[in-house]
Amino acid sequence: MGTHAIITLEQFIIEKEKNNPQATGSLSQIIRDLVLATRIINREVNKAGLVDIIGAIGGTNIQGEEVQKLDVYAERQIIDALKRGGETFAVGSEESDDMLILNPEGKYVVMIDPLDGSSNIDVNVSIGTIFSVYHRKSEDGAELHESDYLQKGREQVAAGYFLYGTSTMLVYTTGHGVNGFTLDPSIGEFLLSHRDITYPAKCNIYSINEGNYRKLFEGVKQYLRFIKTSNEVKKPYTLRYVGSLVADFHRNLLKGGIYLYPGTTDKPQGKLRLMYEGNPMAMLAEQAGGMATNGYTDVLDTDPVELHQRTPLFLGSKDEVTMIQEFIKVYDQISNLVLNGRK
Ligand code: P6P
Repeated sequence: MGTHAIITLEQFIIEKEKNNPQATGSLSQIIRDLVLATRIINREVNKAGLVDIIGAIGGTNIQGEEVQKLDVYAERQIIDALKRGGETFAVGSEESDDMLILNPEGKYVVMIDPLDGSSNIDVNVSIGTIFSVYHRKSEDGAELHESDYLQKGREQVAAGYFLYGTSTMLVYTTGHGVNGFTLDPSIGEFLLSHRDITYPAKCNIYSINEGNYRKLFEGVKQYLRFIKTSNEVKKPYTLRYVGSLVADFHRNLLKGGIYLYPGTTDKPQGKLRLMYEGNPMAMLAEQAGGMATNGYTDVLDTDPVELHQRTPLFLGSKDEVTMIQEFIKVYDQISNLVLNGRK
């Protein structure tokens, strides 16, 4: 039986605050707010099949997707908790067209995907809540300005996700590594279960919706062909894809793998959203020693122009993401040569 000390999330937060003289406790309060909200969400997620809380309201969100009741419920719980906590100035959410002002004196701006992978709710596949935290740029008490929420991912002060899976987990970073906490329902506490998570050096899991294959650009097609057919690949890759970003990312983070949601010929910017999916997952990937790009440049260096803008996403170990970028670069050059040759 392991003799590891039991460290609760609360003890961990206090320990980290002591190591950071500038800490005022405001950011810690936001983490506590999110924990409270997600424990309520978790309770509903765990009985989604039992009550009439799933199934589409019939409305559609800004993504043009059917809104499942649990998405709206999750957003409401998070917004209420952040508002009560008093530290959050404004929130950007996948479920809301515009930014929401919570506390005019709040120092932070929070981006959330309240329930990512919600199309999996009624088939009982793991789903998650993704969050990203920034300092506000405007003066406390001032009106919301674009500079408060259209910030590069590199400016994030914290990012993470809650995973409602076989167990409920919180995985997050404040810029000093990635740590994972597992909820012990018997005592209602998140306990430190994965200290200082880093990507395994070897990556042999790839996660992509191969159904989009015919719409992929040549570089990504050639990468997939290489890992599936080349004799140079010593250890065969495994395809694992549940269609829930948090679940796919989490498995690849622990076991070594790459998550791809590339741009396609009909949607060159891909499907996933920069501010509340791409940036937080990219910060986690980099903090865990990995890499996160849009196929050309680091996701975290993307200059946002619109709250719900999309980004292609390649998340995983440095070597694997670098290899994909090489394929993309080479085949872009070939395509350009062919196009120019035709002129
Ligand atoms: P597709 C879920 O809708 C989501 O936003 C991510 O969680 C997931 O990785 C992706 O979209 C799945 O998209 O096109 O493969 O169904």
